[in-house]
Amino acid sequence: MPFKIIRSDITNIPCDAIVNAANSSLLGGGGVDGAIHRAAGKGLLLECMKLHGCKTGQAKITGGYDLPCKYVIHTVGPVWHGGNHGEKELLQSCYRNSLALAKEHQCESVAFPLISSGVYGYPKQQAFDVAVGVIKEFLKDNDMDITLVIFDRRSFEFAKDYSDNIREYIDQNYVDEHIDRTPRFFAKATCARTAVCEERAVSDDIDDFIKNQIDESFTEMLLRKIDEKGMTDVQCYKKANIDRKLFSKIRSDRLYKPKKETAIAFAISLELSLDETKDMLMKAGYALSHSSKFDIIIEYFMMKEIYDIYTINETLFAFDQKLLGA
Ligand code: AR6
Repeated sequence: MPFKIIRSDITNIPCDAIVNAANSSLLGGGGVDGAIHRAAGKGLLLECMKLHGCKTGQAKITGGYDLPCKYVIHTVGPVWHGGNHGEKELLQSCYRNSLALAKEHQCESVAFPLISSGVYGYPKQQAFDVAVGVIKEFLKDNDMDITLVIFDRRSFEFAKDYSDNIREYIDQNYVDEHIDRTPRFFAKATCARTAVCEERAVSDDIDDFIKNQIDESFTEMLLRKIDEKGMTDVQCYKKANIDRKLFSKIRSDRLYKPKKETAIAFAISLELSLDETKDMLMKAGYALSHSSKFDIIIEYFMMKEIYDIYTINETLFAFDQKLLGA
């Protein structure tokens, strides 16, 4: 998945480079900086001493020492002074310069903390939006796995535009589903028995049978929709937060069975209606159900015609759900 958000300690993340929210001395400090220096060991400090500091918005690179990463990219975020002192531009530079360094060093995977959002006082929601904005822009023209690491639960408790509406939507729909759960359960059990019987009746050559039964597979529908929407493959998989390798795999296998998150990511990327999405999901063997928060959130965004995968993933993360993409 090119972009993901996770809740973790950045010092535990195996990847090519992790980014450190340092201060201009580059000689260590508190917060994530302290944690990185502690986990990396003395070698990191010795190398940092040779760098002669770093200006706000700039970035410098060192080895990863005892950390499970090859490099540490040290960047100095702005101190928050109310927002009218170029803080946003400086914070954007931190992400841009760090990504440029990562690219220069052929890094395929990079993890960022929410720079400036701790001791330096940048409001968390705004710090998050800056991070996502720059990363999204970068991924349009580059292939890299970028992880935004959220350390503590409080870091993601900022109010999101959609959160209240979605919570309400989940409450309404989730409850409805559970009121009439019993009959549905029996209906499902009957279907399962029928399916087993049908399966037994299938001839030896099951591959041929399947091929003859499927009029349009998931892959075929995906490729047809890409053409109909006038998109290129690259536009489609980038917008879906899917990496190139996975897309090629799907493209070359008519009967590929994607994960549900992958199938939905394509539906979002193609801006399909709810009905078309259900049709596409069915071809991959899935449905949208009101007994799953994940499904209700997806349905909510589709009904609102909000097709930005970053916004949707941010919300899924806030509700502790799986993210869309590979
Ligand atoms: N993994 C991931 N994120 C973390 C971790 C961790 N182990 N520890 C903290 N965070 P901060 P700043 C989050 O204060 O605001 C240092 O003293 C934390 O929850 O580390 O850029 C430097 O030396 C917060 O969301 O960095 C500088 O003097 C985010 O990382 C100054 O702090 C950034 O918090 C830099 O301040």
